[in-house]
Amino acid sequence: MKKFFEKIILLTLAIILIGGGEALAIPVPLRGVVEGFYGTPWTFEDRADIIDFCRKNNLNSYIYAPKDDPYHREQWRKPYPADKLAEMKNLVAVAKKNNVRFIFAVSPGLDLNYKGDKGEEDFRLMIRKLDAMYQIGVRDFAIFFDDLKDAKGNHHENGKEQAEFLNRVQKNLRGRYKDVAPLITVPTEYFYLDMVKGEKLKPYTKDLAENLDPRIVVLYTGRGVVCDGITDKELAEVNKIFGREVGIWWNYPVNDYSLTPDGNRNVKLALGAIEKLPTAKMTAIFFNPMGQVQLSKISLATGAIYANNPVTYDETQAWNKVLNEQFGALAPSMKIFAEHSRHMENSWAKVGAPDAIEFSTAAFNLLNDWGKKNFLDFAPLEKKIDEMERAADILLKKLPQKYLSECKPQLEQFKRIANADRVALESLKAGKLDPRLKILREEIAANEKQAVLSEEAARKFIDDVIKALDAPSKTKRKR
Ligand code: LOG
Repeated sequence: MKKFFEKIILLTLAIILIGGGEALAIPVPLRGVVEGFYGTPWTFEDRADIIDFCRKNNLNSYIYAPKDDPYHREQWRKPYPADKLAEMKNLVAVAKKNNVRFIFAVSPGLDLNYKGDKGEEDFRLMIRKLDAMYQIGVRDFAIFFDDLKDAKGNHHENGKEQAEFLNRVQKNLRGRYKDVAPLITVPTEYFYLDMVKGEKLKPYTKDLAENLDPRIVVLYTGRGVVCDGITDKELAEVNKIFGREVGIWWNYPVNDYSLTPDGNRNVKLALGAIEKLPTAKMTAIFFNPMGQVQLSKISLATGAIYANNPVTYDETQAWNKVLNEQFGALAPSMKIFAEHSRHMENSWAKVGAPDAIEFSTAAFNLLNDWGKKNFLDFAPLEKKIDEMERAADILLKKLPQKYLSECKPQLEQFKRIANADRVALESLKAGKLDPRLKILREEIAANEKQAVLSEEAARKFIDDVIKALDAPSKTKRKR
C-alpha cells in the first residue's frame, strides 16, 4: 500500500515537472487549414507556403477543398488533367516532407447520383478520382456535402443515402489500401441551427447520423455557418447527435462572404485572433482562411496555438505573440491596423472580437458628453487618431510587398478614415461641422467597394459627428 502511494506521488511530481507546473498540453489530434473558401483558389506556391507554415506552427493537416476548383466541385467527375495532377503530386511531396497530412477533398453533392445505374457509375467515378490521388501519394480523403441549398433555402439530400455512399467509399478504399486514414465529411446540414427544427432533429441529420460508419469524421461549423464561438456544451450536444466526437470546420479568418452590393469579394480582412472555441476534447479542427494567404497567417497562427493546447489558450496573448513573430519591428503598427479589422458580421454571420474597442469607447464617451458637459476630454481619441495615421503611413511605406499586395486598398482606406476622424474631432472641438468632412465621407464611401474596416468604430465616428453637428438647431426647426 505504501509503495502504491509513493508511486502516485512520484507520478504526480513527474507530471508537474514535465508540464512546467501547467496542465499537460493535449493537442487536437487533427489540426490544420482547410482551403475551403469561394473565390480564386490559392496557387501552388501559396499552398506550399502554407504547408511549410503548418509544420512550423505544429499544425499537422491541410485539406485541399477550394470551392472554385472545377475538378473539386462543379466537374468533380472529371479527372485532373496531366499538368494539374503533376502539380498536385509535387504538393503532396511537399506535405510529406513537412510531415503534414495532405487531405484531398471532393464535393460531389451538386449532382451526385445515389441510385440505380447512374448511382453505380458515379460511385465508380468517385473511386477513380480518389484512386488517382492515391497513386500520387495521398493517404487522407474527404467528401464534402456542404452548400447544396436551392434558391428557396431547401436541400434535397437524403441522409441515409449519403451515409451509405460515404460508408461504401470508405470500405472500398480501406479494403484495398491498408494505409488510408478514416474518411472526413461535412454534412449538408453542417451547422446546428440547420440540423434541428424546434426541439427535434431534422430527418436528414437523423438518418445520416444513424447510418454513418462511426469511424468517419464529421465536421461541423457551430450554431451557424459563421458564428460567435462554440461552447463545450454545444460540442457535447453535437457529439451526441452524431454518436462520435465530431471535428470543427471553423470559418475564421475566411472572408469570402464579405461582399459589397456589386459582388466584390474579400473587402474586409479578418486579422484577429481565433477565439471562443471549446476546451473539451475534439477529433479535429480546421481553420478556413482568406484568399489573402499571407495575412491569413495572423489568425491561423493563433489557431495553431489554440489547437495545440485549447485549455490554456489566451487569445490576447496569442495575438500579440503572433504579431510580434510575424511582423517584427512593424508589429506595433500592424497591431493598430489589425485592431480595426477583425470583426466580421452581416445578416447571417458574426465572428471575431469587436474592432478597436478603445477607439469606440473613447468616441462614445466623447459624443455622450458633448453638449452636456463644459469640459470635454478630446485627448484619448486624439491619441488614437494620431496612432492610426502613423501606423497607416509606416505600413504603406515599409510593409513587405507580399503583405502589401494583400491589403493596400484597406490600408489606404484606413488612412482616409483616420484623416476624416481627425476632421471630425476638430469639428467637435469647434462646435461646428467642417464642410470638408462630408466630402471625405463620400470618398470613403466610394472606396468601400474594395475596402471596409472598423465599421462600428473609426468609420462610425465620422457618421456620428456629422449627425451630431448637422442636426438642425431649435430655431431652424421652428421656422
Ligand atoms: C462553406 C465554405 C465558405 C464558408 C464561408 C462551410 C462548411 N462551407 O456557407 O466553403 O467558405 O461558408 O462563407 C460555407 O462552411 N458555406
